[in-house]
Amino acid sequence: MTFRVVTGSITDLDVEAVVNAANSTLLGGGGVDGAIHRAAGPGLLAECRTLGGCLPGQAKLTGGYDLKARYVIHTVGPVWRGGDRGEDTTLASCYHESLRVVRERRIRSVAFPAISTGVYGFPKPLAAQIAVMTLREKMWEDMEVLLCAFSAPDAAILQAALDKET
Ligand code: AR6
Repeated sequence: MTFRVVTGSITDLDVEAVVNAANSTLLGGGGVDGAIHRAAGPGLLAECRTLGGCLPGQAKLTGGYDLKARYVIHTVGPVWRGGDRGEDTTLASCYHESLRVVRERRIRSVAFPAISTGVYGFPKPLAAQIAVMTLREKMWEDMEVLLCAFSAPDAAILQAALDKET
């Protein structure tokens, strides 16, 4: 079992599945969602149009098209509204439900971005703690889980959460 932090764009990773921090339309957007759609090409949007959107905390699978990854798991994080609207539970559900898809498809390696910590405004240290705790609880043997940070400071936050929860 591998659980580690990597730095860079999730679109460059050689893993079986990448997780997308999408919005409930699943029809693309900015941030990591925009990067994944650009790198995957128009086939991804065409498949996403057939899915009928996705609720916050849920996850849906598509192909990876022009990505190295064979699959994209689209999940919708919570918008941060101060922390008393169940944001932590919804964020944990994103990781949990994504891992459920991973298990169903017998996917061996998966990379997660820091869901909700960009446009959706979730505080990064808390988000990192929730990601690490939820994933560690649900992971199983023989799988590789990567936490993908888009910058060195973000990687440090994720690494601190990983070290703390070990
Ligand atoms: N690879 C890895 N991480 C990235 C990349 C990348 N290429 N680009 C950005 N990040 P965000 P959210 C990091 O805003 O907060 C979209 O418009 C970024 O630094 O992408 O869940 C959707 O359509 C941050 O740490 O997602 C939704 O409308 C993290 O990814 C909305 O944004 C998440 O930032 C979702 O907001």
